[in-house]
Amino acid sequence: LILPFSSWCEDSAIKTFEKKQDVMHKMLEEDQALLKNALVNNQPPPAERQQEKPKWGTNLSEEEQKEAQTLFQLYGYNVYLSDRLPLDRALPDTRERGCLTKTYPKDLPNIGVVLIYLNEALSILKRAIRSIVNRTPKHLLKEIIMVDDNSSNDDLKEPLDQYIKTIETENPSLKFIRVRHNEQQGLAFARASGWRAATADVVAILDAHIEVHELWAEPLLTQIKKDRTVITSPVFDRVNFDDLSVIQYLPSSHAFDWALWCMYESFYPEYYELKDSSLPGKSPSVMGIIVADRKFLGEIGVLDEGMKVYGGENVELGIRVWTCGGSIEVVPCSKIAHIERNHKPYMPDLSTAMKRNALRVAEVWMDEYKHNVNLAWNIPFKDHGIDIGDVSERKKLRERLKCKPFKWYLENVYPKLDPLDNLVGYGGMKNLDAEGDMKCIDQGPQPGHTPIAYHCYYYGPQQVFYRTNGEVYIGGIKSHKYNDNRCLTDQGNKETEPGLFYCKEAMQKGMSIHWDFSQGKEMKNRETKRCLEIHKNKLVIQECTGQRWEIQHVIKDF
Ligand SMILES: [Mn+2]
Repeated sequence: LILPFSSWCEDSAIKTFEKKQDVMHKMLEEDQALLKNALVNNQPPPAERQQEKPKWGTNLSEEEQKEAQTLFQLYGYNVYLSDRLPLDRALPDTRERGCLTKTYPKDLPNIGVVLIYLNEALSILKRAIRSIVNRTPKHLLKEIIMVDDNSSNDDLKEPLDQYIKTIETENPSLKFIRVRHNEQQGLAFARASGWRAATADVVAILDAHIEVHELWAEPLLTQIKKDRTVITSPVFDRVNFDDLSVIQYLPSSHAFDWALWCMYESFYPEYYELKDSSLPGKSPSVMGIIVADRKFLGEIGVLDEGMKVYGGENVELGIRVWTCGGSIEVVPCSKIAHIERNHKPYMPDLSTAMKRNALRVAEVWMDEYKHNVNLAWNIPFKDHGIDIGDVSERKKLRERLKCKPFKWYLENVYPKLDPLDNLVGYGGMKNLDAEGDMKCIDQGPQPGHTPIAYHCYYYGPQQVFYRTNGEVYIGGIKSHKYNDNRCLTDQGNKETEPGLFYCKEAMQKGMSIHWDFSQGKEMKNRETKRCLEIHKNKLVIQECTGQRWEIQHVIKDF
């Protein structure tokens, strides 16, 4: 099994995670439906649903398609096509219009590029190197540092050495530095390894499945030359994993939610008042590709090498840079094309590592806000049994650098992030008295507005939050002020189906969204005095018969 070294919190990772939860939900649902079908109609289950066909290439014979498919399964992207595309293929110019006329100073700091990889396809690596060599001015490109996190692929030995030799002969001023780990160390360590080996003024830590665009380095170096405490990120375009074509992404800020999943978000409102989309914009975090003053990055502690696999290390860097005296900028005129893989093969590992890393970030950096991470992951505040490793060194670092509190970060850098205050309980909500197998509240089919009773499995769709004001959210809680939660509602009149609507919308429509509940007691609507109960495996609102509910985690007695 190859663990593709995919190295940042790209939005597809988020999508995949959500999809996983949805799929889990659907599977259970389909199980039920099939079972019912089989019982009622004595019919076989329907054939597997048709998936959209990936584009491996045009006019491929059946044999070639098979080869393409096999390679895809190994790497998560279309290696068959990559092996056949020119290494110096042209990329579409996707820069903002304002970038086309910009000029940059001649005397910029020089740059060392770090490429980290684990069993990357050889042609993908070659193309990354080729693009960097061709599209970075010779007098600025000091070194390329290749960090191999213990790959096992044979073509990353001799054949890669050969290619690097060719490039070295062609470019006598360019130095290649090779770093190889004897065992797999994970992303944060690999990046830090590359940083340690670097000697240039500025270090650019990149994924290896990228191609840089023309003029990618100059805009970043210009910002860093102006202010050495700025950590910069280019804007990534997406390279499709199947046809390897480039899809333009627009500049936006790199943000995260309380689970520390990354997401794109708009810049601060002040940014848009300037009406120039070629200007760098401040960002609360960074997705993972970072370009920084080498020494400054060292001064503030490079990366938390106690992070495992990947996930969370970029958020840790974001919080640390801002609170310890630096800042982060996304620079629209610098563009890098990045392959978004199909992540599927190792999703289980991803969320386990992610959870652990997120708790680590919370423990070191989030002060009194750290429990927001537990809430987002549905983990108890105490005794959760997840080993986050030794954080004493990182805590010392924070003290030594006299970093500002997380509260300052929330107020000044990331005010859109909404602390999950005023909660009394969270997690699965189970009925203690109902007859039948469906005992848990579930958000029901999506999109939709009807929560249902379902088998208890406590994934996202069953995560319930009970707020001190009596609101009950089903299917998760929102991390950002710009998103509304979905409230359990009594739609009133003779309607016995419960509703699930955005809380503001429900209020406007005059639905009742406040519930009186305490652990092990009934759940009664404050206005209509009717109860949420389960009748014949159906979630209903009816005259109270005394059915009791229990929520998985209690924050404070209620
Ligand atoms: Mn990547």
